[in-house]
Amino acid sequence: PTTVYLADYTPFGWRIEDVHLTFRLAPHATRVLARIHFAPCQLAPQQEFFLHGEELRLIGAKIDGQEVTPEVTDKGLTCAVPAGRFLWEAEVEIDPANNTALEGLYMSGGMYCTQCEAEGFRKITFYPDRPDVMATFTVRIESAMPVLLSNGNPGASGDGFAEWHDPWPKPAYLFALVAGDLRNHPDSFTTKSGHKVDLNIWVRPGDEGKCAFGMQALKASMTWDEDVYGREYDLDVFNIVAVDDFNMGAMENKGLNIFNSSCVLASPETSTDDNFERIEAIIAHEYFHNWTGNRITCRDWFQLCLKEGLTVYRDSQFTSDMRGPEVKRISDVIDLRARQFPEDQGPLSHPVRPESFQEINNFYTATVYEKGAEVIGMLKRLVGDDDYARALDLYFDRHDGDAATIEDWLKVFEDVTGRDLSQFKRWYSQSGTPRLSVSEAWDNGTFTLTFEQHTPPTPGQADKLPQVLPIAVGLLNPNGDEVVPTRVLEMTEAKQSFDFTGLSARPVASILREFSAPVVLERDADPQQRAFLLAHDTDAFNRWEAGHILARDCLLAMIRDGATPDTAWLDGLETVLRDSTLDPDFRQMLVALPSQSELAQALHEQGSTPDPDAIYDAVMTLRLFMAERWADLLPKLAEEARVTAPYQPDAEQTGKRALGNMVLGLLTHTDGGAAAQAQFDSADNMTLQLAALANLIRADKAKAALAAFYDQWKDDRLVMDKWFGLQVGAADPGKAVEVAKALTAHEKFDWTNPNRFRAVFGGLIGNHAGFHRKDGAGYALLADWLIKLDDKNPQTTARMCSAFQTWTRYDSGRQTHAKAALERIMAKPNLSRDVNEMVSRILA
Ligand code: HT7
Ligand code: ZN
Repeated sequence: PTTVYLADYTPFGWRIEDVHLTFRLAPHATRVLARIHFAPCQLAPQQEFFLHGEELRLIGAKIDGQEVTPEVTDKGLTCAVPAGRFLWEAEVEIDPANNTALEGLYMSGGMYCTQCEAEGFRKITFYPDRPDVMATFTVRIESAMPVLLSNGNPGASGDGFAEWHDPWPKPAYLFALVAGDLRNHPDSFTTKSGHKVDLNIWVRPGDEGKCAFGMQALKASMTWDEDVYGREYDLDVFNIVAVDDFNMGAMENKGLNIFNSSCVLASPETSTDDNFERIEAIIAHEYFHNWTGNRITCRDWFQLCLKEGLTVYRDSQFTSDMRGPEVKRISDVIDLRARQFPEDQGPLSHPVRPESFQEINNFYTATVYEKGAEVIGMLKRLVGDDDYARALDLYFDRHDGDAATIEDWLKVFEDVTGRDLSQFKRWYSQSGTPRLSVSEAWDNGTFTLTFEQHTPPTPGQADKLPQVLPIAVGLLNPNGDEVVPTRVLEMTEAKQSFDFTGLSARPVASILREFSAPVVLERDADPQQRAFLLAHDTDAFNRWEAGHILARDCLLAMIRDGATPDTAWLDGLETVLRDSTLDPDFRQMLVALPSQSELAQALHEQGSTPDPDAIYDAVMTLRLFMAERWADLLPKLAEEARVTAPYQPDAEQTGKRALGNMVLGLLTHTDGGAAAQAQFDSADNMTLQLAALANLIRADKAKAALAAFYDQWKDDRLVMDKWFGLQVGAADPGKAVEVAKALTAHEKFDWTNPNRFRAVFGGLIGNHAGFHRKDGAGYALLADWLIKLDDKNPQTTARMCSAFQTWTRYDSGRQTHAKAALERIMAKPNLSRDVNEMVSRILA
């Protein structure tokens, strides 16, 4: 496989003036006719050009009306071209019905749809399929399907055809087409400057009742982007289409967003509160791409974080505004540590802006997205809110219509603030999670914090330079009052001290408030100090963090030394739990224990070999201990968590139900599943029903409930995904592999559907002790199915290979099994480039 390097970037030699595409749709023989005007750039004129093209049957090609015979390979075509401007015409035939990779034009549930990011357009027609080639598109679709959609504004339409014109120049990865028997949920939005936009969510017949929430989220996003970033929508229509077979969550195609149906369809009966929140965030994310991604796109795929990091940052600001900043920040950090930290500390570690790749699809990662967003959060903290706003305005003014780079992005900040951001730029080029240690000194009214930063080596990067770290710190007096409010310390050296003077008593420091930098903070605080912060910190994140570390240390001591649970911490936690002035969601987050894989990671970092079974046992022991100790508190919390008003997926009700389900989880350890059964029987929404079912599975009392749930929901594809996933995810670890195996034989297990495949195998991977079973059965089963899926869908297969990224953490027996599974995948004949790259990196 060839490796592509950032350093090798060269511009394309031609400008595209316009693109006209005609699609004659047929499941196995769609014809695509392209008419494209090319004009040479100022570069030295070239005599031939190369157009990407894969899995295309060339019917014929012309230049300026004269037939030509290009040289065609499995990657594209090369053709002699005139020195000046010319018209390229080509007709190709493609086979959407047999396109199981779900890239390019494919069929899902009888409808035609497209996915062109990153390099799918080359499966539709021959084209310079690179993001820096931007053009206006006019599209004609010929088909008997009743609904025919493409990007931009609608043009002429009639019996069996529709035309669309997109006036905004765009790269090919934003092209989209949909044709099907669809129903719409219509609405409209009037922009601040008075432009009326027609909004539609298009779904399969029967799903019309699940669109209202998505539409509300879309309108909220449009308003928010006007209010907060001053960005208005720029077409007459905005269409969203729900598709069942989709490799990722959603896609921001200009004016025609395509969504995995799981990321847009919602109803209280079929969707959990978490689903609602995720849908709201994804709709916002895709909508925000209209400016950060579409109007300003990426010069090349190495700049992916330019649009993804910024858009994730924007969608997290939006969710913060909609649902409350504290809980959002805590859940973002939980997610970052669960997905990005293991990636950045293992064999798949790469910079936020990678410097090489074999398959770009493998770089749509937590590092590019979530660490990319953290980097923007740090930049904003360093320059302040006002300069951030000024820099963004300048970015939109200066780069509208551009295919830009990270250098362009940083330059607007430099120009606005006069700062030199060359050291800050290391956040984009250095991989790995910095470790930040801190020591404290107290001398006669002066409190000194001394920090040291160090980033361990990562693949291809042995030595690291110090990075700029914004460290938000506040100081508390021994009586719990805040004596120094949050101050941002700007660390630039490997070792650096900061003084706080004029204090009357030695304070307790609250360090890295709001998790102001994506680092591992190494702090030798004693448990009393942590308990103090849990009780008094005014920073919600650090208050949660103090409780989280106490919980983690308690579990680690139980696992390592067989210690009994730390009652001092539990008493401190109980005081917080009893404080009904605190947000219910915040309180339930405090009780949620660290995940089993986080514990495995912590043990590994401390130099011990994690035993997944011992970790599982410790967590279960502690949960039982909490349930018994809080026997009188839990019913009180359950009462506080009760929602009597009609279901709303808002922050208030969501927080209460989360608290109630946390209580149910603990109660199930002592009541044998009685409360879970009662909740299952009376539930009128999916949040309560699914939590009850999960607890019945854990109590081994789920036979009847699983059958009833199946009976109730067997015709709902998205709820069936939950039914599949939960049985494996919540299974006793000793049984998870067998449960997964049995489910793969179920008549509703359609393994070519990514959502269903991910439900079962994502469930298995999430069942820590079940997946990392000592005899290697978890690894072997996953490998069997990845080998099978690779021929159909390399992109989804490759993404799921990352389940193996932590394999060297475990004991030699497990390592042997994991390695054998990985080597078996590597040995598969015709292994895809996607999977080959992932497994090679994991094994390196
Ligand atoms: N920009 C999109 C990323 C993407 C994608 C989406 C669906 C299927 C395949 C895909 N490949 C890349 C989604 C986003 O980040 O908003
Ligand atoms: Zn995105």
